[in-house]
Amino acid sequence: ATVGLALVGCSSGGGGSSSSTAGASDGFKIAFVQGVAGDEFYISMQCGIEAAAEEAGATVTTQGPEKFDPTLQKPIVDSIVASKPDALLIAPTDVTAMEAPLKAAADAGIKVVLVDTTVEDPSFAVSAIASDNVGGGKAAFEAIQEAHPDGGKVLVVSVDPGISTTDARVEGFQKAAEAADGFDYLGVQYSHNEPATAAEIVTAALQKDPDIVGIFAANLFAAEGTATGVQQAGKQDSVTIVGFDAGPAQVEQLKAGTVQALVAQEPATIGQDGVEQAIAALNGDPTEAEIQTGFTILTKDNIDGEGADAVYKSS
Ligand code: T6T
Repeated sequence: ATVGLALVGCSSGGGGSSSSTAGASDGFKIAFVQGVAGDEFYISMQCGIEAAAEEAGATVTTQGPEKFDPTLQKPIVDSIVASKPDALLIAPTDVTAMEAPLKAAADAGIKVVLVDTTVEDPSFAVSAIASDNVGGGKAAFEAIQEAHPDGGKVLVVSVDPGISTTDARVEGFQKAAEAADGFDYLGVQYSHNEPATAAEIVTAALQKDPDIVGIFAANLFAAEGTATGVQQAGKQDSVTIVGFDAGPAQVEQLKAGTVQALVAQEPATIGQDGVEQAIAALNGDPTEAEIQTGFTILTKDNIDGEGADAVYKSS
């Protein structure tokens, strides 16, 4: 059974690139590697992991690279493998570059669980747990379509090619946009997880195509920069922004009317499921190769009501 959301708490601070350890010392040792340090999505996931680990009497050590970058994440994985934890929960930063280091972890006897992102061939992993990212991308398009039923130009700002989650979101958005009457899909541009780059992409795009009606920002940092770019261009009244993720700053932008909708994932649930799968594997119990978690569309209308619980934690 899935551990209930009520369990979620976050005793130790979540953020930084330095490692933090939580939990009992006599149970299983779990290492958690974030996609990037300081990202509220992974901080919320860490909270879910720590709550579930505490339930199970396990210890969690969390680390994350300074950037969402496999060349920075691989050395973290290599040093974790050398320290021989019982399980490794990780959001791999690239579908190809992280496959061999993670397979090496599994070959060393560590139970590997993929949380959020995955790799091209995840067959070495106990389980891969992720949101319905294709569905989330489609829902993002539908939110733009609702605001602009007559259609128009739409753009996507993503992170980097080769990230399973954001690539799937782009795919879901693109298919829906291309299938809809009246919409002109302008393609995807990559912000490398830098809000400033996302802002530059958006101001340049709005200069070239001032009649853009909607922009889908495929993660938290893309959304942050997209909102800035639209404001810098003075286009906040004509451009609908839909962002993936619901960090506290994104929610403030939603309430202020700078952003019109957010696709909120369930990072704590992904983390809790990840711990359950790791512990099942360690105990020789059955595991699930793939688990899909849900999302909620947040708007100004539901954010103060049932949507409030979907907001990510910042520490
Ligand atoms: O959107 C999440 C995560 O799902 C994605 O894989 C990378 O970006 C985030 O961490 C948000 O910044």
